[in-house]
Amino acid sequence: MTINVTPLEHVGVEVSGFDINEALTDSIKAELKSLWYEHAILVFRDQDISPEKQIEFSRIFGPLEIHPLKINTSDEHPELFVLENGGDKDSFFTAFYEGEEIVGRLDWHMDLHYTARPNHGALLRAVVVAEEDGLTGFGDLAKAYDALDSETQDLLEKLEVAYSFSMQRRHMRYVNLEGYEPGPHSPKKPADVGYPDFADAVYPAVVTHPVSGRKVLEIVEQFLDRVITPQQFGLSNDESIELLERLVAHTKKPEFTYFHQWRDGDMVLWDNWRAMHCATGTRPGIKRVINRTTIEGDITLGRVDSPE
Ligand SMILES: O=C(O)CCC(=O)C(=O)O
Ligand SMILES: [Fe+2]
Repeated sequence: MTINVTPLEHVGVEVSGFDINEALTDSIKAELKSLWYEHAILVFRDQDISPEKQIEFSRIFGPLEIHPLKINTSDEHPELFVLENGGDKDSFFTAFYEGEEIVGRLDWHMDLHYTARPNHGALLRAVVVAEEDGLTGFGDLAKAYDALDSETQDLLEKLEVAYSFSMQRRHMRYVNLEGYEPGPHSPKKPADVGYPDFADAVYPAVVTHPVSGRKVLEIVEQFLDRVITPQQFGLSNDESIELLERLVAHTKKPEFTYFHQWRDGDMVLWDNWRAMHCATGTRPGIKRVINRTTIEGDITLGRVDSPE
């Protein structure tokens, strides 16, 4: 078995040349893991995947997380989290964008980023491919960091940024709210979905990846709130807001992103310590099912902002 690696257009790679239903040797497993660290976004096509195989394959990359909220996990396979559009939970995830009703659209984010301890990664597998739309976007924040001018890189080395969890998109400061209207059943506060009131999470604006040592621009639009004490670093509040606006726009540039159009037999794995992701969503009534496995985050990359 020889693994083939084909770069995608801008970021990430497609990995082929093996069959997940055949026994994978330790050296193939080690190669897959190092590809994950090297490229952050791995796409696999044409695999014949069962829930058991997905779980076994995902374990190559680390211990799996069992989601604390049982709502979306399958009883048989607690490691699987089922994401479903076109079912009875749609109304909670429905909102209006430029007058268009969309289910399950998600801004750029990193999973569990708001807790200061993000997951290490996750693997998505298409179970039912949406007839149209339903893309997942991925963005490489190490490449985004590398492309910054050295003046900005030097400034960012000194700064910390805070993220404020919110259930309401219209309370987020750096997402594009133009033409946005929440749906009538959008949750209003964390308790509506059984979440606690998370305190803010604070991160260095540049996080060094714990394994690869790459510098990662720790700026993602969802929940991004502010630079901590910008005046101490020679920035006015206005300048710090404009800096975050500029950085958010930078992270979303096509050269750092990849949008995956799902086909049967696809799996995508990402390194959630380095890559952000988003979902474009679907029109109401369009069926889309994704099985997700999550690789546990065993390192706290940020800190919880609590009173001294
Ligand atoms: O639905 C998708 O394509 C991605 C959803 C997502 O953000 C996730 O699984 O973490
Ligand atoms: Fe996510």
